[in-house]
Amino acid sequence: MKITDAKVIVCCPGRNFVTLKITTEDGIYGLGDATLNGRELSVASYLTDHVVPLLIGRDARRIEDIWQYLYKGAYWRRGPVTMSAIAAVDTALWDIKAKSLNTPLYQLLGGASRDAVLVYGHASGGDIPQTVEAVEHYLKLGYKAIRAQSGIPGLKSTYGVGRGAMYYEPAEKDAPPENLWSTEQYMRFVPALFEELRKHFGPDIHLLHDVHHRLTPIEAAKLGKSLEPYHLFWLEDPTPAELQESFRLIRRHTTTPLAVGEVFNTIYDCQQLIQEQLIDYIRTTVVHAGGITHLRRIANLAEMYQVRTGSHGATDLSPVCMGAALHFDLSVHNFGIQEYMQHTDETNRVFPHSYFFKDGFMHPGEAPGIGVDIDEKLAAKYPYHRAYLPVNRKLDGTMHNW
Ligand code: KDG
Ligand code: MG
Repeated sequence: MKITDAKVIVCCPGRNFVTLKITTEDGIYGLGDATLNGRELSVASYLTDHVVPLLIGRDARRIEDIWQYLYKGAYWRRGPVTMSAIAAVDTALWDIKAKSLNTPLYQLLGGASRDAVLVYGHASGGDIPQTVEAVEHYLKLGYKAIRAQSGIPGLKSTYGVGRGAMYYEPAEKDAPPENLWSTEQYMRFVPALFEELRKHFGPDIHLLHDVHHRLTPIEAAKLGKSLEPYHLFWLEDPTPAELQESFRLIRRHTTTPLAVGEVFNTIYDCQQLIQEQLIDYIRTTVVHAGGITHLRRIANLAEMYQVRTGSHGATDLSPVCMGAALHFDLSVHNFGIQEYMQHTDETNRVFPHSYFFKDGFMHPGEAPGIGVDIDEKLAAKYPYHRAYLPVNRKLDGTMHNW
């Protein structure tokens, strides 16, 4: 089954997406997401200029060999650009293989380990009452797990706090906005937020919180400890994780479960975190961590150490990634939860899909392949628009985030 064509489609139906479409000699095509938020065109170029020429004429069925060829053959290993490009090829090839066998992808990954995939949504507000309201809204929609973020009193804007009721877009067009940060104000505020949420909603709903890498390990340890009475499902990215051993310090002080890994791109980024059981959930996802092939490897390592998966699923990961992630989630034994930030209708129209949400759970559907398509004509109506993630500065102007 020779690959006859591969092309990169860049579009911006509300936000930028990069999609790889691989076509084989018998007319079957597969899709892979290659979106790297704020650096989209670098992956598009990596694919178009360096990878596509190597794909033409190759046997699309040789997924593992092509993965190894692109990873080891480039000489330059790892990194978000390389691994997102490899992920796109890998996802498209799994899509093709499943379509050629006329089966939904999860059946090739060992079949369903569960009936449906637990997801969490994003509730946020400018202050505590607004965040309470947002959580209530998600509960009414049927969500069983909800991430709660709130604006911090005294800080003009805080990253990760959505602007609308349902759709939250982290990137901003044209130039990166700058947020101001105060660890002291944040640390004082967050326990009060969760105290209020537990008062309103009781002990049963799963509550999550994302720190967005803002704290030092000892600050993170203190926050984790202060949140213990509110028994979070997880505390995410409490500190940047380049220094994996820094999580030992957090672990020594708190039993609040920890989730890390949305910015990781290979198994080496989380090897120590997993093997020393320094985290509870690994958040690597299909598009940024080398595709289905590599994500399964990470999940298998994690399973040995009782670490569960909790893949990233923000809006900058396209519906193609979401579809692929749901097949992975449904099949992998040590699945924990999947993030689900809903895409806008505009995005969904460009990417029609079989996956669906019901009562707090999602399912990839039974369409052959990953079950996500792209309307290329419609996509062409939304040209790329440069956009960036915000940067974060301390009150004195210093760049934050260690
Ligand atoms: O591109 C980065 C965003 O997807 C990310 O910052 C959102 O932290 C995020 C999350 O957990 O969804
Ligand atoms: Mg996050």
